[in-house]
Amino acid sequence: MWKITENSFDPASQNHKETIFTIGNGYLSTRGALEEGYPGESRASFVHGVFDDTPVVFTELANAPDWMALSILLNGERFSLARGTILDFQRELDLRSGLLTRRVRWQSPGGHVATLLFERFASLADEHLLALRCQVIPEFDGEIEIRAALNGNMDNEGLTHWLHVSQRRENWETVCLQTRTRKSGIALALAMRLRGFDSPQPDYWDVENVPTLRQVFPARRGETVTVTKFVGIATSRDSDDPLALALERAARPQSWDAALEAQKQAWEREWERCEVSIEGDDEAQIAIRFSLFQLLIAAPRHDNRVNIGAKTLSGFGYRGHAFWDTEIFMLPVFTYTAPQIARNLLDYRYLTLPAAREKASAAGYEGAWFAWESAATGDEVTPTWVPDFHDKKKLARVWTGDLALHISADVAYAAWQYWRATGDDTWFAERGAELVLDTAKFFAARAEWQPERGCYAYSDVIGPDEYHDHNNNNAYTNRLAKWNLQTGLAILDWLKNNQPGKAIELARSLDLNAERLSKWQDVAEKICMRVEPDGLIEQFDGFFALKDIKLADYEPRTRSMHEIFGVEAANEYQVLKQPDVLMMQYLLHNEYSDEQIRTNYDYYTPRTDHTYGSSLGPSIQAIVACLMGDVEEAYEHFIRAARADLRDVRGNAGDGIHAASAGGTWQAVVFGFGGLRIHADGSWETHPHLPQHWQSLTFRFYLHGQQHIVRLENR
Ligand code: IFM
Repeated sequence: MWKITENSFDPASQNHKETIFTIGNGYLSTRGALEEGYPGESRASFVHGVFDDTPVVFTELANAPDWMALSILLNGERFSLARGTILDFQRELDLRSGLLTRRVRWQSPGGHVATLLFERFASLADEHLLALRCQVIPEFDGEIEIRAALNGNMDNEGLTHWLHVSQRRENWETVCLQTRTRKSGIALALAMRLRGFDSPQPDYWDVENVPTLRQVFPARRGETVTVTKFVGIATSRDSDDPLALALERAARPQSWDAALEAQKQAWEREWERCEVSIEGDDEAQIAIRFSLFQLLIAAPRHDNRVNIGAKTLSGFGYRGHAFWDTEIFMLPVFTYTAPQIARNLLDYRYLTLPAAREKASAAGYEGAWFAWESAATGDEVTPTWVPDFHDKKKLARVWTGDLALHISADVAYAAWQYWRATGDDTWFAERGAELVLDTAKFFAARAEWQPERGCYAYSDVIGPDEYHDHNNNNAYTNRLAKWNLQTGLAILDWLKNNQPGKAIELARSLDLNAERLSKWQDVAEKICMRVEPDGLIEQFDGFFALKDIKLADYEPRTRSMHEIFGVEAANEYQVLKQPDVLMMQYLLHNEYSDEQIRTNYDYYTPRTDHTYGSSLGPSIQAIVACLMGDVEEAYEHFIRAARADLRDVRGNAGDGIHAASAGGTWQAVVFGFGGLRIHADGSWETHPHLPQHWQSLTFRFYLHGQQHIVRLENR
């Protein structure tokens, strides 16, 4: 179970398929658009960190020049699935090696039949190398013409970020293109080397912004014609001379087979670290591998200045911006299977601390308040307005950039979790501690004393459940803020004992004087939290007084409750976009008894919009159901998360992979069904809850540098 397949061509689902068949290598990803190109496609490659601003409104990842462009003419007739007859079609993504292949048997309108085999990969062995091979087996005699290009005319849904710089033919088999982003001025270079076998030298077509090589081969019935495109790619973020780097990488591979072999070996090493195997459930098996694959191809291995967007590098959704999705959903996967990737991602937060301090300060607070949506610099890039659900011509206000405080605690939590799992004291003392301390400083500053209640409040916030904005004392926010403050104090003690120099340095640079620290203690001890006598936690002040609903009364439905009620009216109901209180209990589950988790689970589960609410919810719901021992219910939620992209359950997979759901799927398997618990002293144990039909579950994780392989069986 390593292959994602498509056995017939369905034009209507191509945008979804483009997402599913995305390939990448942690430096760049390319959507699964077809080489020959079609109207309506969402053809895109995104390179980590290559953001550009559009006038005034937003910054986004720029859709990079197209490296795949390939036209094939059979006796003068251009190969296109939009014409002629498709006699056979098969596409397959091999998750084990990252190789995407397509086999098509096609008859042209003029009656020429050929089988075409396309293969492509983004090299994991050399992140600046892309490879594409096309083999044509004609069932006619005559001529096959191949036009291979680099296309600099790419745009982000109508808006181009690129200014053409230059292009040339470098040597008989290589052309190159240099371009740069309009506003951010990032230079990008591509070099394409075309290898045809037994072929005459290609012609160079100097089309502006689309340097093209053209080769014509004699076609003989049954004899394969092969062309290979090696493309080197680099930007000014990687090198002072990106063109030289791109040319060098395009020239490197000795052959297709050699490049593919290096790719296979690199992927083998990757899977060795993180493979999960589920016996007895093919759907779950392929879904977990697909989730891991999608995260791995988006994971920066050599760059600590970038984060992973909520849609990875696989689509235009959210413009490449990163959210808490990274820290709470994706990072645990890396922390436990590829710690060096986790460290790069945490470094990104460390390096964007200046922007987080600036955001806090602009709002009148000290400390670090991270951007809800973050791009190249860490500045807040959440859009203020988006088109309204009901009338796309109207705008609806987005409040998360102004009100979501919890992102700061999420970042601190992820840094602490990384430290606990890896024992990387050096990184933690140098960088992680500052993340925790400066976010604690923010939470102490943002808390307001409420004399009438005798507690510290966070008013006017939005929690993970975004159906409710402008509320006071969101339980998730308050509890994570408390954790952040307490952990900040504990870390200071640890530093004093273990890295006294660093403790002094941070105390000085962050001005952590005794008075400030005693305020932290006070806020942590007296944070507002409404808990009913039976342990039920109110999601925010006044939640229980909102109108209650039975979600079953709205079934069957195909829209979220947000869409049904409208943005404003959703605030009036006890309906959740994602399980806010349960999320908090999952992250801090040692703090809650099983009974208290059960009470909250029973209350909030029927009020959560599992099907059309946030794609982040189902995996967490699955984990908490496992904690409760409700394995069947857990499986229902798990499979919803697992299908998010493969089955396009929300109808928006065309915008890109739901990366948080992919990370949550792994967490549901490992921490939910596998029941892995990591203890503060570095020991671990499992409390498995395998679904009945799973014969076994095997997963791997690292703890303090040592790999553990766990096999659990259902008896
Ligand atoms: O971060 C999430 C948020 O929790 C729900 N809306 C989508 C965002 C990006 O995935």
